[in-house]
Amino acid sequence: MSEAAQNNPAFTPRVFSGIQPSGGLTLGNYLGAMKRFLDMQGSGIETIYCVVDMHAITVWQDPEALRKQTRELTAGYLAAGLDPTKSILFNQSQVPEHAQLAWIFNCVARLGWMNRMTQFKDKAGKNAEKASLGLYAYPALMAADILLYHATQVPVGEDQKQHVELTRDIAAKFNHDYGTEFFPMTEPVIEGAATRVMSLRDGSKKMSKSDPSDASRINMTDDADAIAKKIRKAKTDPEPLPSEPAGLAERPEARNLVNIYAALSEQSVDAVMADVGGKAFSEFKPMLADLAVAKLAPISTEMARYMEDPAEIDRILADGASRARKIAAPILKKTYEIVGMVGA
Ligand code: AQP
Repeated sequence: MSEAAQNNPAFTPRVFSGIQPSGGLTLGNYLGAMKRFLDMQGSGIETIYCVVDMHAITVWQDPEALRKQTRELTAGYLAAGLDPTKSILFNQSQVPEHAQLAWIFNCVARLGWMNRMTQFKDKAGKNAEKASLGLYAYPALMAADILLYHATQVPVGEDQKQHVELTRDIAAKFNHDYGTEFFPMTEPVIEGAATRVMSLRDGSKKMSKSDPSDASRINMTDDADAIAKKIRKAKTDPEPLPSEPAGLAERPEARNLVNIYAALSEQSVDAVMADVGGKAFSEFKPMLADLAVAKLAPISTEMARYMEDPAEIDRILADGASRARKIAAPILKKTYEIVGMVGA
C-alpha cells in the first residue's frame, strides 16, 4: 500500500497537480512534472491537472500573453499525452472555489510558516517590499488547490516539496483547530532522474520559464536547431564524463546533462553512466541533442496543431472546470459548515 493510502485510509486516492502559465513550458516542467503526471494518468487513480493561472498573476503577466500561455500550456498537456476523458484538465480561475478555500487557509496558515518559504525569498529577491501580497500567500492558494479535491498525492518537482509540506501543516492545523479529520495528509510524489533540472548556463540554478536568459532553458516549442544549439553551448567542464555516478558529485553541469539524458531515455543514471562514461562532451552533447529532438519534436508539432484550434482548447478547459467543480463545491460547502459560515 502506498504511503499516501496508509496515511489517509478514509480518503479515496486522488492525484492533483498544476503548472503555471507564467511563460512557455520548459524541459524542467516537462521532465519534473508533466511526464510524471502522465505516468499517473493510467494508474487507475483519479487524476486532476490544472493550469494555475491565478498563481501566474502573483508576478506581472501581460493579459494577452497570459491568455496565450494558458492555451499553450493546455496544448502542451494534450500534446504530451494527457487524455481529457481520463484526467480532468482545467484552468484554476474557472473554479472559484480555489480562491474561496484559499481565504480560509490564509486564516489558518501562520506568518512564521510563510516566512520560511524559500520560493518567496527567491522570487521576491532583495525587493521583497515591492512583491505582491499574492506572491507571499501563494503557498496557501496551492494548499487550497490540493485540498479542495482531497488529493492524496501530488506529483511535483523538488522545488515544490516545501509547499506540499506546508499544505500538510495547513491541513493538520485545520483538522486540529476544528476537531475534525476533514482534510487528508497529502504526500508529495518526487520521483525520477530529473526532479530538479538545472539551468544550461549555471548548474547551481533551476531551469525556469522566467529566467531572463533563453539560452538557460529548453522550451517545449524550440525547434531542432534551437535545441541542438542550446545543448552545444551548455556550460560544462573540460573533463570527460566519469563512469560512476559518484564522479558527478562535484560537477553540477555534467550531472544535469546526464540526468536529462537519463530522464529522456527513461533509463537509470547508473545505466547511462555505463554507456557514456569516459566520453568527452564533444561526443556526448550531440547524443543528448539527438535524443532531446527525437523526444520533444513530436510534442512541439502536436502543440502547434492544437494551437491552431483555440476554441477546442477553451472547450476542453471549460468541460474540465465543470467536472472539477462537481468535486470541489461539496468540499468547500462542508469546509464552510465546519468553520461556522451561516448559509453554507
Ligand atoms: N527545473 C525544474 N526541474 C524539475 N521540475 C521543475 N518544475 C519547475 N521547474 C523545474 C516543476 O514544474 C511544476 C510546475 O512548476 P510551476 O510552473 O508551478 O512553477 P515553478 O516551479 O516556479 O516553475 P518555473 O518554470 O520556475 O516557473 P516560473 O519561472 O514562473 O517561476 C512543479 O511541479 C515544479 O516543481
